[in-house]
Amino acid sequence: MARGAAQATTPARTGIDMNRTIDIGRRRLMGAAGAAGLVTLFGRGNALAAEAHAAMPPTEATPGFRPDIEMDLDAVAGEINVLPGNATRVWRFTGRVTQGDPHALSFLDGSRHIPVIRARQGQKLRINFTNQLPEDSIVHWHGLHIVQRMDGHPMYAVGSGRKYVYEFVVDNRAGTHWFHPHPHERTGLQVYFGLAGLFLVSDDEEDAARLPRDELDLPLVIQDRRFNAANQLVYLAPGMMQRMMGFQGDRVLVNGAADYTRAVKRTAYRLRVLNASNSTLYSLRWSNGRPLTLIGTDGGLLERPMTRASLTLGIGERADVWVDFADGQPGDETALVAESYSPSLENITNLQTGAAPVAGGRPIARFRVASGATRRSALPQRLSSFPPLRIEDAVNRSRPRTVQLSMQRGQAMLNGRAFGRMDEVADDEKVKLGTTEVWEFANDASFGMRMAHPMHVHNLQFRVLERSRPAQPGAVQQALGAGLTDEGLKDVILVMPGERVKVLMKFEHYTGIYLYHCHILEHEDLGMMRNYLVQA
Ligand SMILES: [Cu+2]
Repeated sequence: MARGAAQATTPARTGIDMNRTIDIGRRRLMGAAGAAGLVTLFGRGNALAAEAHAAMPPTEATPGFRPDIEMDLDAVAGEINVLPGNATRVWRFTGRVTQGDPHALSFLDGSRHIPVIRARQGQKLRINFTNQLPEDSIVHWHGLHIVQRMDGHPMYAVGSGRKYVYEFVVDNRAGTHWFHPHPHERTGLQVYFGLAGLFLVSDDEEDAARLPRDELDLPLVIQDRRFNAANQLVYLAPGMMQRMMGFQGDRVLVNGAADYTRAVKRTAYRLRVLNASNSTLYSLRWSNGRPLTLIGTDGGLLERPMTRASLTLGIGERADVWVDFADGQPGDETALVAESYSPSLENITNLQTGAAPVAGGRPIARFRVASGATRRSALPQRLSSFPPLRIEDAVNRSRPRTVQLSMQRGQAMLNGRAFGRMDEVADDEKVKLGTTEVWEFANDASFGMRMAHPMHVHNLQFRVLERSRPAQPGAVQQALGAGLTDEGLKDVILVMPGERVKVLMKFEHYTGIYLYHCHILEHEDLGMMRNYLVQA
């Protein structure tokens, strides 16, 4: 089986020690969380596992929890064909639906390794995750509002050969979410080697918007990678530099394909774009110069469509784009062009990172109009309405909770602190259930390294209140700034050097420990991540 091969080759390729274990910390912390009773694990009454089980990973289905959909999801070693010649050894998800709609789990065509989970708001899911990697892992459902124990916090990482049974209700409104491993210090590596998937939620409001669906609803997962001469993935070089700078690939894959091309009908499509790269920021535009029509962001549909000449996507961010090929003639080709940027923007030369030059656009996805009848469809002008998040409700309107982002002396930190014990929460990281707060991510960057940091908060969707721009942004920062999407509901926000971004968030339904962190995966693994605690 290819698992042995990946074990043997991955360490040599990556230059990092695959055998290092985080078992000790995990066991201690899981014990501590259970014994101390620090958190109320299930603030919301439902049929999930009882708090008493908190010290152990849930390895069995909970009697009485009747899922609408049940599936197996395994993280395994395998091979895929990306480039001509040798197959590429990867880690990937495999799985199958064992109960309910068989379409609830599929794989993006062309990739065969990027899974897509589809669920409706209100459905109950049981996902039997089996870790068949040679190291600890756990799956985080990025974007979902979910009980602590189902959120995939690194404290719940399970060892090789172990199971974790996820049971949860899909609370979110319709949206384009995703999932990936989240074991501490190994997230970057596990995602890079192929473990990431989409989690698409639908609901009645989305149905009512009558957007393109089924074969006209196309996910586009963007990931950059670097291959050696034998077509094997290359990850971090030894030493700290690439970790600090963030790892950059020299090829941009879409849905796992190095040359993504798709025949499209003469009608409108919905493209769900996800930046699932480790560290690379993208500026996207259409090759024909038309503006991009944005209909959704991280947390689902916007209230109404908007346009952008270009679209900036930080790591972990999603954008739903509406595009109409009805005017195209058979054979016409339109490409989505991406400019890739290191999060260090223009401040540090690429020579220092060993990465290829990143600016300058290249087509990453080509859409070729097929023959056939034209089918006109109107872009809905009214898409959705949001749950109310009002500044008047904030308990700290005049005193935002400030999170300083910093990179210095080989450390990536939030408010001067790196991720510590699995359940460590400082006094200023505790919030009250049911309250609304203003948080301010401050990338003052007057010392240390100046970088853009995409900040992600688990368990909720926030609204962007305010972004303060620096007095003299550089050219790259200006260009990327023009394509930012601060609209709608968000769970990742790109904070550029010298900027402060204020967001409004409500801590609802669930008490417990959740993460907030930089979504540059190398930064997250370096500890640019902290817990916050929602208290009753
Ligand atoms: Cu960062």
